[in-house]
Amino acid sequence: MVLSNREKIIQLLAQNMHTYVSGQWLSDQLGISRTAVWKQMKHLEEDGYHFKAVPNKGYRLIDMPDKVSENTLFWGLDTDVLGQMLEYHDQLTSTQDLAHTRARENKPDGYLVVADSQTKGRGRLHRAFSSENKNGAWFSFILRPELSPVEAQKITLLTAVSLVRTIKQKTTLEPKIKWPNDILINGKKLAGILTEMQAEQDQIHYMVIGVGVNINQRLDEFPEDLRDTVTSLMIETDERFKRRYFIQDFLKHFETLYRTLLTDGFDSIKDEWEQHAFRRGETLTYRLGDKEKSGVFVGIHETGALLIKNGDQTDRLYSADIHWFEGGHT
Ligand code: BT5
Repeated sequence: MVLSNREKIIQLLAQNMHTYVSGQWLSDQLGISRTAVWKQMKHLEEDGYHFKAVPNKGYRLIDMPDKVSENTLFWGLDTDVLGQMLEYHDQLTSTQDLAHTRARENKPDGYLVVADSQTKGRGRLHRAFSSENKNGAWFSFILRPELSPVEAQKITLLTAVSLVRTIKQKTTLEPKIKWPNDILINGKKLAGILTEMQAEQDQIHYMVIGVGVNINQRLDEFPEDLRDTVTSLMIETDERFKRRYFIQDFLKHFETLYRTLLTDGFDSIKDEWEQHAFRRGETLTYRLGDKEKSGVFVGIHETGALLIKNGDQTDRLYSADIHWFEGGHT
């Protein structure tokens, strides 16, 4: 990709966010005069970039406009690995598709793909995920965990906990995790997670973790048939949020929890998941095969199974048609 001088300046400043860079250095890097650099900086200021300029030291970028791009995502990202290599697109069919392609091209652990909008966003079981609008956070990342395929579900549960932490860091809302992995606010779906993997019997080649979060949408931006069941952070709080900060903060939480998983195991993550589980402790009715059953939802197993207590017996449910909402949708 050929970058314009403007894009190069933004990139250089974003990469050097902790230090000052001199006008001379920028002019050397770009091969243009110092006056030309100065003119570009003036234009950037008009467009919402803020610099601190210190005599004899140079410039430091202190704020960027609320725009999602490779530079704005990279700028201020406080992770070691996750998202340190990333690509951003205005529009994609699905960030999952491109992340799979990149994984097959051997892109490394933590490689991130972000899109402003998706024309074919998808959920589990080939369900459609509405993400045509540009007001959500739609992204996928590659992970190459040293886990066996049966443990992959832990990553999905960990993703949900990372989302809960991110939402709680930014709002006073009380996010709930609806098994297996929807994030609900006040009973409405705010976010969904899609985990896909390439694996052999005892080895994961790679995973692609897809996250879709409704951030700044109004209700009329969703398809009509979803309006009774979905929500966004803006609908819930009457505030607008910067999508790139949400993504950055999520990545930080994920990285922290991922380290916890690898060093200390899964217990504390499972506890946190359970603390936020939708309808935990309540009696659920569900259909298993052609039988209607009911039992108390007591927690999850580390394989991701739902634990349901029926009298003295605790059943593990791997998949079942659970009636989460009385008389309503599942
Ligand atoms: C999910 O599936 O919720 C996983 C969604 C993952 C989306 C991300 S976006 C980035 C990456 N790229 C992709 O193509 N996908 C991932 P599932 O649990 O199967 O839920 C799908 C159901 O959620 C649909 O059938 C709708 O009922 C509902 N839904 C669709 N769009 C929604 C939205 N924007 N917000 C909330 N609910 C939605």
